[in-house]
This record gives sequence, structure tokens and C-alpha cells, in this order.
Amino acid sequence: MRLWSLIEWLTADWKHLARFSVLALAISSCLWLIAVGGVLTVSWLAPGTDIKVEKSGAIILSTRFHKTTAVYLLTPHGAKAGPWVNTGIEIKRGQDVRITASGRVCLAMHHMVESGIKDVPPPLPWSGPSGLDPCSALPPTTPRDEELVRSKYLICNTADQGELIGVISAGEPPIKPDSVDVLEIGDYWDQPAKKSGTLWLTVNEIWLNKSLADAYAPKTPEEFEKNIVANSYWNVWYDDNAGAFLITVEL
Ligand SMILES: [Ca+2]
Repeated sequence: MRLWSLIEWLTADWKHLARFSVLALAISSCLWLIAVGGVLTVSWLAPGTDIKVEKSGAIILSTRFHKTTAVYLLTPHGAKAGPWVNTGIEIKRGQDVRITASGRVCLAMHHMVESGIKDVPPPLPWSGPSGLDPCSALPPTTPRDEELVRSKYLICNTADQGELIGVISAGEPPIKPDSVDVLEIGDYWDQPAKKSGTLWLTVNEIWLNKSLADAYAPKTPEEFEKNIVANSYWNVWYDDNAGAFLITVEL
């Protein structure tokens, strides 16, 4: 009956119909705006995840309201022309950077194979991202002692051999950067970035050049000329490494 009364009221005067039409249009418009606004708000608040794969192989995940997380698998061989590996992970100055690393690397695979054949402990045990404990050189008659003699030639003298180290740089860093520029990451590093650039990583080893014959010890100068200089084989100490570190960078 109420519906019939409404129809009678609307048809009694065209002004009633006009007012009713305007009111109905206003209410429907408001409902439509509320619905559209709700959909847009929900989609804006939703944590949409963007996944990008860099040429370097780094997998970068980012969400609208959360920090970026990048994952990179670092092998301990260095790059083609130098020890520093371009991760493709970009960092801005002042960003809080948290790096976590896991995995193990072998820094002298030939020693590992020889020890495996003889069933004796290897002179260079597998190393985590924090590098080798210098005390593992004992007893001093093992080939590990040779590594201690050469330690002054490491890319970062204040980090242990095999330790994960990094540099934030716009271009490829020098083989042995200024010590203030080297991030001694190990298995965990959490600090604001002091500069903007790409994250370059490597394990702390020796990258030879013509003037580092002593770093080829205990081989002779003649062997250094024949094996290394003649072949520009500067990465000889990186070439016998094996394993990998899984690096997670949170920005
Ligand atoms: Ca090595």
C-alpha cells in the first residue's frame, strides 16, 4: 500500500516527480562514488609486490609500503677482469642497508681434493661469510701457513681471508679500494649507506699483478713470470675457489 501511495503522490503533481527523480539520482550517484572510492582505496592499500630480475641475476622484490629485498648468489671466483662482482643492486646514500649472508666457500679446491683423496683434514677448511679464523693456520707447517704469509696482499687487509666484503660504487671499484670504502660484511652488516651506487661484492682473496711476485709464494720468481705474467693469470688465487654465498640485501 505504501508503494501505491507513493505512486499516487508522484503522479498528483509533476513537481513531486521531479523532486523524487533528483533525490534518486543524488542517492545513486553517492553510492556509485562510494563503491568506486572503496575499490580504489583497497587497490592502493594492497601490498602489490613487484619482482624484478637484474642482468646480474639478482632477484629484487619490492612492495609499495615495505622495504626492497634483493637476493643474490655470489660465487667466489671474482669477475672477468677483477675481483669485484657487480650485483646490479642499487643503493642510495643514507638508506639503511642490512646484508645477510650464508653459505660456504672453499678457498683452495686443489688442497681440498688432495685431502679428500688422503682422508686427512684440509689445510684450508670450508669458510663461511665471516672468513677463515687465522688460528686455523696451526700447525704452522701446513700449506695454510703460506696463506698467512700472503695475507698482507689480500684485497682488504683488515678482513679475514674468504670474508665477504663489498663496495658501493657507481662504476667498477679499483682492485684494492681505499680501506674506508670497503664494507667488511661477513655474515651480517647493518648500517646506513655512506654513498650512492651499485653494490659490488667479492670474497677477500689476492688478485695478482706484475709487482706481486711475493704474493705467489712459495713459488719462485721464474715460475711467477712463466705461469702468471706470461698468461696475465692475475686471478689464479680466485680460480681455485668453489662454493657460493647467498646474499640478502634489505633496503
Ligand atoms: Ca684461492
